[in-house]
Amino acid sequence: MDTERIRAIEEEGKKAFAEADSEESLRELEVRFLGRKSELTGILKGLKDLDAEEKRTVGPLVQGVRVALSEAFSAAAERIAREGRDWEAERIDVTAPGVSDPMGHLHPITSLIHEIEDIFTGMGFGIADGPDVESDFYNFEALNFPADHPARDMQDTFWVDSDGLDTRYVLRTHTSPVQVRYMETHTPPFRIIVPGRTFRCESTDATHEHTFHQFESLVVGETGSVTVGHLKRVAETFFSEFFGRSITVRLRPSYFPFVEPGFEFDISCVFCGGKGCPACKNVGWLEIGGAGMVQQKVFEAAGYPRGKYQGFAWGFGLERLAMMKFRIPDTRMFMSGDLRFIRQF
Ligand code: YSA
Repeated sequence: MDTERIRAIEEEGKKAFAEADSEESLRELEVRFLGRKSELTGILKGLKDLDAEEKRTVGPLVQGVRVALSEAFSAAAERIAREGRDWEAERIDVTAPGVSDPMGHLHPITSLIHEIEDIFTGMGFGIADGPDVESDFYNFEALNFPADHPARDMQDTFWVDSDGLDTRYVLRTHTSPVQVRYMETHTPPFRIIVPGRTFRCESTDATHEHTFHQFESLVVGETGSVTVGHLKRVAETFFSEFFGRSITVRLRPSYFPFVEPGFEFDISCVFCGGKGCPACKNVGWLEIGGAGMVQQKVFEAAGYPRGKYQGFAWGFGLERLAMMKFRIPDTRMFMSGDLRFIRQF
C-alpha cells in the first residue's frame, strides 16, 4: 500500500477544506474526501485484504487521516457559517432603553370595590354576594314590594324571559335582595357590605346607566342595639376615609318599602366641603343613595321572628362615588370600554 499517497490525500484534503469559501463547495469536498466513494474510504475498505504486517502500519495511518480530515471539515464548516453571518443585522445595543410589554390592570370600579372592602373589613364587616339574575321574590316580594304595587315602578326593570318557570326572574335592580339571602342563612348580630352589579331599564344620561354598581350595607342586632345614629356614624367614618377628608352625612325622609323610617342619603360636597359649588349645584350636598331601618316584614321574609331584631341598611351608587372621587363628568364612561379612559387609572 502506498503510504505516501495516503499522506498526500491528507495534505490535499486539508488544503481544499481550508480554501473552501461556500457551504456548497464544502459539501462537494466532503463527498470527495470523506464520502462513501472517496479514495480514502476505498483504502479503508481494502484494509481487510492486506497482510497482517501492512495492516499494522496502514490501518492506524488511514484512520488518523480520516479523523484529521473530519476535523478540518468541521473547522471549515464553522468558519464558513461565521463568515456568512450578517453581524451588522445581529448587532444588539445593550444600552438601548427596554421595551415593556403592555400590561392590563383592574377596572377603576373593581379597584374601588377593593378599596371599599378594605375599609369595611377594617371595621369588622363581612362581605356578601348574590346572583345578578334574581327571582322576583328576592328582588321585590321579600323586600315588601307586593305584586302590582306601584313602588315597583320606582325601579325600571329588565325582566328575564321566564316562560315555563314557576317564578319570574329579573336582572337585579339593586343589591338589596342580598339582604334577604344573607339573613336566610345567618343569625344576628352581623354586619356586612354587598358590592355588586345592578341593572335598570332606563334611558341613559350623564348620571344614569343601564348597568351600574351599588354597594349595600346591612347591620343587624337584637332590638335596641342598632340605631339610626350607628348608620350615620358608620357612614361618616367610611366616607371620610374614602375621600380622605372630613365628610358629614345628611338623611332626608324618603320612602323605600323595605325600610321604616327610610332616608335619602346625602354627603357634604367633597369638592367644596359644603359651601356650595357647581358640582353640588350650590346646595353643598351630594345625593348618593337610599338608607333606613330594616322593615320588620323583611326580617319576617327572611324567617326571623317579628320584633326580635333591629338593623340599618343602605344602598349607594358606586359610579356616583367614583365620579366624585376621580372627578368624572359622565357615568357612561365606566362601561364604555374606551381604553383611553380606562388607562388613566
Ligand atoms: C335603600 C334603603 C335600604 O335600606 C337599602 C338600600 C336602599 C337603596 C335602594 N335599594 C335603591 O336601589 N335605591 S335607588 O334606586 O335610589 O338607587 C340607589 C343609588 O344607586 C342611587 O342613589 C344612585 O347613586 C344609584 N343609581 C340608581 N340608578 C342608577 C344609579 N347609578 C347609575 N345609573 C343608574 N341608572
